[in-house]
Amino acid sequence: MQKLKKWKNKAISTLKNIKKDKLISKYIKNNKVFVFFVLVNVINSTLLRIMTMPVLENILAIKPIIADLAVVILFGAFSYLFKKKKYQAVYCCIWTVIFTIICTINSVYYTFYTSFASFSMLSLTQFIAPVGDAVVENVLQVKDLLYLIPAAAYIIYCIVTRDNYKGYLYTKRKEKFIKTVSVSGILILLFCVTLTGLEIGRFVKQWNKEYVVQRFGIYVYQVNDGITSLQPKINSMFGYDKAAKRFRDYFEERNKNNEYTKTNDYTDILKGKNVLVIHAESLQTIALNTSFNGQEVAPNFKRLASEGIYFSNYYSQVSVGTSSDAELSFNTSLMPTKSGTAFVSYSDRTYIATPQKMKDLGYYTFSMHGNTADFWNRRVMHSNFGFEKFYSKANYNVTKENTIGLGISDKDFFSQSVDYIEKISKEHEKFYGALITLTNHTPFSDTEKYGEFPVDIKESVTQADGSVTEVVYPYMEGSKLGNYFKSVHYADQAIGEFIDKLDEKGLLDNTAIVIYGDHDARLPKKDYVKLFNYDKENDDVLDEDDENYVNFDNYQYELNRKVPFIIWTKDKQYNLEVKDVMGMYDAMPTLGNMLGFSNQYALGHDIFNIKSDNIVVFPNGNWVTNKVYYNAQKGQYLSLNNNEVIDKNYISKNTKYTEELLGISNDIIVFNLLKEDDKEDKTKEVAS
Ligand code: GP9
Ligand code: MN
Repeated sequence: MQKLKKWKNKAISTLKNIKKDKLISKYIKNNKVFVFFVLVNVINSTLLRIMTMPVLENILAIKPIIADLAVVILFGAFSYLFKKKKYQAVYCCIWTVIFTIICTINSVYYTFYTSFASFSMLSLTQFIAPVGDAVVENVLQVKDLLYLIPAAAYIIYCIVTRDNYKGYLYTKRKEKFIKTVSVSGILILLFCVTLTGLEIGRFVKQWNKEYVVQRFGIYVYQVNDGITSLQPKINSMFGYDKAAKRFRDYFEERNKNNEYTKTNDYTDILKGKNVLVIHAESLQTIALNTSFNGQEVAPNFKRLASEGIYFSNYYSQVSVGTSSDAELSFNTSLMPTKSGTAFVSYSDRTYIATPQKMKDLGYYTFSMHGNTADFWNRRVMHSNFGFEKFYSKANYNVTKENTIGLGISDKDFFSQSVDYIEKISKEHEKFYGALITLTNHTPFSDTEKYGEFPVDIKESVTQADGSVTEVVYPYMEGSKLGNYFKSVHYADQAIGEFIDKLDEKGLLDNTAIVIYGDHDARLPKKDYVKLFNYDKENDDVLDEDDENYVNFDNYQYELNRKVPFIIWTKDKQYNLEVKDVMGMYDAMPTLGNMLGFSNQYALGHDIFNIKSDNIVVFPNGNWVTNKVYYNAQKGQYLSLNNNEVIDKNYISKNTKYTEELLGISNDIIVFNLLKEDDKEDKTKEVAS
């Protein structure tokens, strides 16, 4: 008690002295280089948070500022160890450049991926380069260069005042260093005691990058990310036993009713049929529901959907691995990894994949894609998944004339592929092939090559004299979403031609066509707002209080990212729309049931067994069911059935399910947990 009193008095007298002796202004005067260094870098990180996630909660947040301060002061403290003053300035400038690069890269990255950058992406630069133009055209905006201003001002200040740094740094260098580190330590302590269990959990898991940056600031996030990115190596060295046990327990519980072997009305309906899977680049469901001047954006996709089994509430579950993550979930019923991508960082792991299952059923398996075979490491992964042959760019005649966007146009790709497929059909009794399209890829700017498809509004107006004139309102012309629709219209024509050519050659008679959109096209929200709220008289967007205004908020944006999934046969024998929510990871169990195989380690479900109870989890921890879309970043949800009140337990149960599933999926890949268990896997044929 006595001691406490003493401390209290000491603290009060120190504060009084600080005030009396003008210690703060003296400190600033003597430590300008350091103080400005701290200010500049904390301002930049705060700016980044506000610019990327401009919500009030973020603008007012103190916690991330404390974290940023702690990190910047800690790094800056080492500047006091230099003997010469000028080295302190050089040191601080170097760190300012590094911190500014972190802010700039994250700003650009956020615009493109709505997430923050990861060191694990460094190993993927080879795949980003070919789409580099798309990235630059798409995302490099003036706002991303904002961070350079404070940094440049600081560096210029250091250069201009360089004459002041001629002498030696303070005599008590070590003492200064220790005191500065202590300030950082106090801030860290202050920060840590205010952390909640949820914050600690999310920080460790690092799924929810937005949440981590929101609470911990960009610098702590990036340091944590650096450590997590080393995990592919480190992870698989430690914690195997624990992960293996968790994995065994998880599947013991999950499979206690052998759900994966359950039969239903769709069991074996495609058994023995050839299968052609179309991985449709950036195809979103909205394209199937949109038309301009009575002309549908995607009449062929729409026809196939209406003649086959159409899963209209289907979501992609990709992370940074985009196309490759879609392939992973579709083929293996697993989720993307927590850091890095499965296709690149974990290509040597054992996967239980659809192509291998089909091969086991006696099919010849192949894949086709117009890009280079090494893109997304497909050369390795397609073989790992069990594709016997990968027809890549080298197998296609690609010319300047038949190139659109990233490579060979879909029309040429399909046309040349049909010849290969015809040959394959003659050489093999049955085949399973996957065709990955390319044209409908961001930035959708090769509009003149897509062909004519106006995205405007045309109206006939009868004039006073009785003559009829046509009025044209620009509507979506010139917008990114408008160009996207033009691009999808091209992709739709390409699929139409493909189906016709297959038919001409008799290749559809015993073949099922399976189509999935690989992920959304990352289109700006404001374009959707315009699509639904066009004020043609003023060529503008309706006022929010207009009675016809359609709300399109962040939830609508997320829900609108859904992609089509279609299973079609020429005989149109199976014709229905499945409206239950479904994810990419449900494709393998659902198709497997139809084709005659199962995977006891699938994380998704056969939709015809799980029906309305299904849940789709996303790599960032969000999830969606028929009832609710849950945003893990904000801890908020949208009720999907006329504002039905949702029980708290429903949210916590599904959030727990999501986190557990993401953890198990990651462990399966990182620790290669299917390596041994693959042997135990039973197909339905064996079971029956
Ligand atoms: C590249 C293509 C596009 O070959 O699949 O990949 P994405 O940029 O969508 O991941
Ligand atoms: Mn893609």
